[in-house]
Amino acid sequence: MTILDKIYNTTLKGSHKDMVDLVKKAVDGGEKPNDIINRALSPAMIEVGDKFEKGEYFMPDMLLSAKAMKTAMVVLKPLLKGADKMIERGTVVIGTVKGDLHDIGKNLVITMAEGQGFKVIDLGVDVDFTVFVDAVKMHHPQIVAFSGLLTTTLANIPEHIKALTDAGLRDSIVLAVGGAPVTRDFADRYQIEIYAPDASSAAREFVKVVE
Ligand code: B1M
Repeated sequence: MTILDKIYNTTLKGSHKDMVDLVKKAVDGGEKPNDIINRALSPAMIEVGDKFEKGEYFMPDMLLSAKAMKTAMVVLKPLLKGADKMIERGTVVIGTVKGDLHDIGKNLVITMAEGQGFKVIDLGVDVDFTVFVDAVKMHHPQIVAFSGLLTTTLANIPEHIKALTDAGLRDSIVLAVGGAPVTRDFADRYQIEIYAPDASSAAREFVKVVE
């Protein structure tokens, strides 16, 4: 079994205690942080979701796996930050949409954006419409990004956009959206300029906005 298989299984089992040692071992053995995320941690979380859907896993199982992935990220996050992070490229305001508590993907987007030199204002999860509006007024970002993992709460995105429009802020920002159920079609439907399927492409798209 490869070290990536072990990390995958440990995430699936939600054994966060073994995670730090395993991930350090993988990094010391030459595995790239992005490969650990994209080939072990993220696919394991997809399987966790599949097991939840089939009734094989329950909420506590999802929480344990989330904790295991977050523990892995504690080791990986400093390694993901690019050498050029001191160039302040611009500001991104990001939050998980109203009603949604998922934050692992959002946090990964933050890490990648910071690695590209962005100042990121993290509004957290279950962010109210007014909080995005206040954050834009306060921080004058170039980009406002929504993370959404639930089909039900993606329905709140038009309300988020309406709040920004009503506050007269829509034209001053570029909107971005991502999260497992989000598609390019969804973004187009609401004239959201950026759709990013993963954290690396989100950061790449953010760079294009300010270049
Ligand atoms: Co939840 N959950 N969950 N969950 N959960 C999903 C999302 C689900 C797909 C599982 C399933 O049934 N297969 C399903 C949603 C179905 C749907 O609506 N389509 C689901 C459900 C139903 C629920 C509850 C409703 C369960 C219940 O209560 N009955 C409940 C909702 C609570 C709420 O939010 N109000 C719930 C709760 C939870 C936990 C709290 C237990 C936990 C979250 C812990 C946390 O985040 N702190 C949890 C987890 C862990 C998951 C799964 C298993 C894993 C999500 C994850 O962290 N993935 C998930 C299964 C799945 O996604 N297949 C599931 C790893 C992460 C790196 O990927 O978040 O997709 P992801 O982020 C990616 C991209 O999407 C993208 O980049 C990231 C990295 O590349 N991205 C962006 C994300 N945000 C972006 C923003 C951008 C750009 C890209 O901006 C530009």
